[in-house]
Amino acid sequence: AAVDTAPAIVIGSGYGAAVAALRLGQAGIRTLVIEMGKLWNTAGSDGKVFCSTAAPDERSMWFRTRTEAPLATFLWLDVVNKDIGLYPGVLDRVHYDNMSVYVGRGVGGGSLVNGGMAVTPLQSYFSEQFPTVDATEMYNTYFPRARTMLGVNTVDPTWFESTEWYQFTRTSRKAAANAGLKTTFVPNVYDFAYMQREAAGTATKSALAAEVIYGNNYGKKSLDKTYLAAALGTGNVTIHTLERVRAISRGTDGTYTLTADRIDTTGAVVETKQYSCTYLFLGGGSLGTTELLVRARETGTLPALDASVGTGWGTNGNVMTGRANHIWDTVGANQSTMPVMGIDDWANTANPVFAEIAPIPTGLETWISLYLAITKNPERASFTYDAATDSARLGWTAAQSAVSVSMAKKLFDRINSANATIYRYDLFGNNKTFADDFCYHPLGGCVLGKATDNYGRVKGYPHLYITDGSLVPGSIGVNPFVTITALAERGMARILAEDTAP
Ligand code: FAE
Repeated sequence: AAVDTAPAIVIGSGYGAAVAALRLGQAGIRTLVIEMGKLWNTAGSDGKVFCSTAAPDERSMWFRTRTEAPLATFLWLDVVNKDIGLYPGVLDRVHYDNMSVYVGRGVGGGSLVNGGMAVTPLQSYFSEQFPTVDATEMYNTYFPRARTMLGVNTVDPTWFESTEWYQFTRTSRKAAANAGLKTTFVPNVYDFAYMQREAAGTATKSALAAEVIYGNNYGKKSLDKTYLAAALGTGNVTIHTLERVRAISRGTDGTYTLTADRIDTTGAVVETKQYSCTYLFLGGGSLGTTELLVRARETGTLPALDASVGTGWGTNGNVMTGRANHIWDTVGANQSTMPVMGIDDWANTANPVFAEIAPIPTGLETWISLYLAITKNPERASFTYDAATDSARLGWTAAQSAVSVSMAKKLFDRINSANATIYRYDLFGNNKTFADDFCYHPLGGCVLGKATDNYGRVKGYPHLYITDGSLVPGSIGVNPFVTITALAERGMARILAEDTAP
């Protein structure tokens, strides 16, 4: 087959990949982005690009016959999930032995499905996780650059205090305050001016119409509207979709060769393509990039990859839980899907937890307070290559999840005891009070300074770079995309200054 050649190739189109594509394009380097998911820009027969969480169809999930939503049950009934047709839908749930990981699929990666919370970590914790990175430079240059480009904004506090759409957040704030816990507003990339128009009835509802994990039709500044739009605007960037890179090798002349499967919307491989490039940027995310490199090392196509490739993976301590409020503490039938507040107990060195106050947008009063807790779980796992399935296996154990649960439990036991409330048993299946078998924040696998140098250059392979969440060593203490974006900005600035000939 003919080999398609580009000076630079970027694999994936999430945060790390989008930063790479923009900065390469601006530097005048012709760049090809290869994304396994769809470009989400065409309305279906209902006039919408994405389907709603209330009536999911084939657009919801990546090649499934039934949806796999995070809240499997409600009042022990399987009312949440629906049968759907096979299709390259926008949300994937990747199953490993003791952990399943939600990721976005499509042009924009996780930005298409996430809650938009745009949090900059505490500088002290950032430095703890990245001791070799100049934190002053990160906080003065790269974090502000990332926030500006991502379109980060904050909810108007006056509107927040009065709107029915955030009553669920105010009720959770009160319960936290009763336990002596601090809450803090959290910025977001959802356009709050648009949300206020939704509430006023002058704009089509999206965050106020239960849209989030299967995509937002309006309001959200996902990467296709920010970094990737700017990248395409340079005139130097092209995006190929529905192509999944399977193999990477390096020729004797130092160029990289990729093998990619092009699929159709049934998932059938319709073509196997060969690409070659001088500069190769990996932005497939913690799971995608790590799998590509573990496979390349173990099948011998990139044999000199460091032994640390595949290690240092963590869940950012993710664990979800729900509390049952008293009947006078209503949360409201109307809930915005965009979280704007967290319970911040990270400074509690005995048990650091940051818990996002999450919505349950059912359209009914549920009296449920839901939380996504981020705990300082020190457990890490490794990926190994499974030749039989040609895929990476994750060695995460149930005991490692239990560490997150016990930390979260300490915090929520405090809240329950101060409010004389209890956990909900009906949300996660098997009467579980903590959902500890899935995560939203996969981090690590190719850790900065271990699998790569201090800027994301892969050890042993000149002109091969990592720009995504696989660089983050398993934990960052807050929702991760601002950190991933800022680290990618830092890496790209250095790489473009030092490695590329004009
Ligand atoms: P990511 O965004 O996952 O992009 C990787 C891209 O590469 C995807 O589009 C893949 O389809 C593609 N890809 C992978 N492998 C291949 C291959 N072999 N060939 C071609 N393409 C490939 O990576 N974070 C926050 O900060 N705030 C939030 O509120 C938040 N909420 C979340 C809610 C949900 C439901 C989920 C799932 C995640 C949430 N996250 C949130 C996490 C955040 O989206 C995630 O950390 C970033 O998207 C990771 O960025 P990366 O660039 O590492």
